[in-house]
Amino acid sequence: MTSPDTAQTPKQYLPPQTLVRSAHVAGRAAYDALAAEAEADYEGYWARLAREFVTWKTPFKTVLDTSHAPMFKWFEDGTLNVSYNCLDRQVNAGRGDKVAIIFEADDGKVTHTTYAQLLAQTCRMANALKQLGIGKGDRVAIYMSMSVEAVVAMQACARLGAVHSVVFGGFSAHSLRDRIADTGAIAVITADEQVRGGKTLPLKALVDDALALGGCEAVRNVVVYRRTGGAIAWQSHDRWLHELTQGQPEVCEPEWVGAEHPLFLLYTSGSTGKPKGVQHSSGGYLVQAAVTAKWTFDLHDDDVFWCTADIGWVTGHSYIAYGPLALGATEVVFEGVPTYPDAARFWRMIEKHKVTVFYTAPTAIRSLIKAAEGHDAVHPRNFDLSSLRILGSVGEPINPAAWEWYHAHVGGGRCPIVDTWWQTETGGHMITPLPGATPLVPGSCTLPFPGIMAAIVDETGGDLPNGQSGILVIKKPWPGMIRTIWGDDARYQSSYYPPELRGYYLAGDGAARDPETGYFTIGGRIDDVLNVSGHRMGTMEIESALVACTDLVAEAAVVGRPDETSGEAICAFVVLKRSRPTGEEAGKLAAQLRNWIGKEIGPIAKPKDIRFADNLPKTRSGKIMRRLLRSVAKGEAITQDTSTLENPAILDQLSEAH
Ligand code: 6R9
Repeated sequence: MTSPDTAQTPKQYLPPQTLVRSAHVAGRAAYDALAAEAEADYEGYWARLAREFVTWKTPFKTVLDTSHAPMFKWFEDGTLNVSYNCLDRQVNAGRGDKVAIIFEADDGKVTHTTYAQLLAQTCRMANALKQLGIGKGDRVAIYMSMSVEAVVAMQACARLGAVHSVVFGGFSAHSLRDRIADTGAIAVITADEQVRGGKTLPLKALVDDALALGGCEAVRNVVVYRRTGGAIAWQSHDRWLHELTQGQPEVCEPEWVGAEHPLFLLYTSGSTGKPKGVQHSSGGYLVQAAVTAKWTFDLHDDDVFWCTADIGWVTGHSYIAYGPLALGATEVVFEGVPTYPDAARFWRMIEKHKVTVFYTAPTAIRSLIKAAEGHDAVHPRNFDLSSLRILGSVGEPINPAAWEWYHAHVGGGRCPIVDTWWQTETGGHMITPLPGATPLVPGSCTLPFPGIMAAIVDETGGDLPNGQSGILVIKKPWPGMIRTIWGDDARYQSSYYPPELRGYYLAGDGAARDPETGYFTIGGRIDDVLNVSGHRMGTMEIESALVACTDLVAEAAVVGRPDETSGEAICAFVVLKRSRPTGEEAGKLAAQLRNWIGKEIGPIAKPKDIRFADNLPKTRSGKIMRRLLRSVAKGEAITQDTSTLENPAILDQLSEAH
């Protein structure tokens, strides 16, 4: 119990009355009724939604198969096609002339693509891919920037039952090679170049480099979308997309697949060095993407939805490529960056396209706050944002100050913010407010989506009372969940279903529930995964990349430290094979290592801080004491017990070496 004089009831923001009346889930009682329905008949609830939201070629009879837990199966005997559900279904329902995608290029050029056009384009690309021998179950890597063509490429794979694996365009040739090799992809779809912030950056050249690194011998073709027309080298296996699709029929019979057929693989960082190929299903995934898109964003027919994520991340899969299209919504797809030509780009685009639902990341909000505070012309108050009715946040915890600013200045004080907690592995939203039903508390992702059994437990899976911090788990399987780690069932089981947790899904985040409201607040990762600007980075992955610089690096340890803008910043402690550099030499070597990481993983993994030392703090048994390094990185005084430390003097050196 908190004493009344110190208790600070955080301010609650009630859903606006207009939303309480018109929302798909209207009012708290409606939320409670759905949650109760799921509680009373879990399978019946999800089966009802699966029938309402998805058109099945063959209806499913079984809902959930737990006989080989944790290898769960949903709607297994049903068949469907995801692209049919996103495109043909809209055209058949009379939405052929409705705009599906408003695309804005980096230079501001806008194109509109209707559902009928998107379907025709998808069919032509699917026919072209088919001609290259791509079919059901084949893996296709997609390495493209934001474009209509990228969405079409994903949809075309789905149409053929091919399994796409999108690799973020900011990843290096090395990372791309690892992903292509792990999936055994037989084709890569890319673009000649990408354009971001007024600059052209290579894509095709990096595909060439990736393939030259070896291990991708299964790749038979590289399909190239001509984005800029810039000069690129041409290999015998390269094909221009426009040449391949020319003359292709605008119809392509969808490949009907079983609900469990993999729709895509998406690599994400875990607590070991090697990224995990998260495998998603067709049926269950689509159900989750569609239901959450509809209820969390309260999407109606006249909404203009804009999710600013890149298709290289799960958010771009569920809330650009699939969820909104499965609902027949109109969405904005943006090629560029929020700060080009200036930091008002988002506000100008919301005004221009009359965006009604806007979904972005806290890191973007924080950097735009900074920009607006430094330069009034880019402040959102200078733009007409009155079309907005709902705002969303994803990727990392949103700090209350950023929440309040987003609410006041972007949402004009009238738009609920849905702070959506979920993961690559969960496929769709898991804990989130519903805008017409849930009173909001800044900094809290509030309550589980109806039908998601989220809980906080201790290390043995025992329930913890509200108010206590613990481990966030999901007690029952859900339709959109990860099916396995590609090619590694054992790693899937040990990563997400460790035996001590009684069959609960281990999310990898710490969290607590409010004693009064039961609202969840996410505390961040409890494993060796960092969240830098909403991007997941494994510390081990960066360490492996550093020690792969064998000429220079003897040993490395990577930790995170809080950062005002990016949430967390990467801090690397490095022991060189030569003596410890200082001054200018240290600066030069740090720059060299940063570039190295950029090449090994990608620019997003470049450490903000690199510190050199003669040694790392280790226990007598040789374990690096990361908790000490975390304190050093933060600049905190060391208060932990250092009695087990082999070489205590090293701490002074590390703290100085700033
Ligand atoms: C969708 C996505 C997942 C990790 C997750 C957590 C963090 C995401 C959050 C959040 C607090 C939120 N995270 N959303 N933390 N509040 N609303 O971001 O997937 O890239 O796999 O990252 O991101 O730590 O475990 P992914």
